[in-house]
Amino acid sequence: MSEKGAITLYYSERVALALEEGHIPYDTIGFELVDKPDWYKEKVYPPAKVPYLVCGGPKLQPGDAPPPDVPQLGELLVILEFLADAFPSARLLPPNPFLRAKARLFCRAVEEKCYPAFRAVFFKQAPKEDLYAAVEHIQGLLPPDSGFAVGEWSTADAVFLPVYLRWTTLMQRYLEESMARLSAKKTWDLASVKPKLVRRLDFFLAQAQKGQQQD
Ligand SMILES: N[C@@H](CCC(=O)N[C@@H](CS)C(=O)NCC(=O)O)C(=O)O
Repeated sequence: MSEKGAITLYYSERVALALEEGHIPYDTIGFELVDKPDWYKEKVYPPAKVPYLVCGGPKLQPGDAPPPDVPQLGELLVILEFLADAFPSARLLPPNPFLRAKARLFCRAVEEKCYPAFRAVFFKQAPKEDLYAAVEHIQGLLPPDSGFAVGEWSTADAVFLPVYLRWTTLMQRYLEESMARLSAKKTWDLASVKPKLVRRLDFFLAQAQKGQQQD
């Protein structure tokens, strides 16, 4: 496949992240997921989910039907695999086959465990333990010395980052609402807490180092 085919992405941050990382030119068509236009289901993608990728053909406008003979795909993980194969120089997956396999494993863990648990906890009030278990699982897949999901940036990070950002955004809202309360305003003083926290952290780190030296 040419590395210069026109790409239209029915918007997904996760696919857009991979396209941006790979410097692959693309156009996007977006809409509110809670108010999807009828033409999307009728003319573009009957399951009416995003992402959906059209690779080639004329520039599309909202409401257009992509030409049927142009390659087009749904399903996030399949799209990312396709992009990694179709644009090898974009290096969306590491060249090392073991790391590629680990990236795929990580993507699956985010899709099958982390994202469903996130949605269930934040949007359906499911028990938080489900999310903790998913985070623990993800944590277990990460390399010990931090960095990206498999060391170098890969599609695994494109799959994970927007989930993580949604999570921190929701936590930020919790933080703002909590800090707007008089009780928090009267009891939380960052200027005095921060140096104490740093001293405690230094103390515990020193204790841990002492313990290691004795072992
Ligand atoms: N298995 C599909 C799931 C797609 C999916 O559920 N997408 C969500 C957004 S993340 C969506 O389109 N939601 C809108 C809806 O279901 O109406 C994939 O991996 O692409």
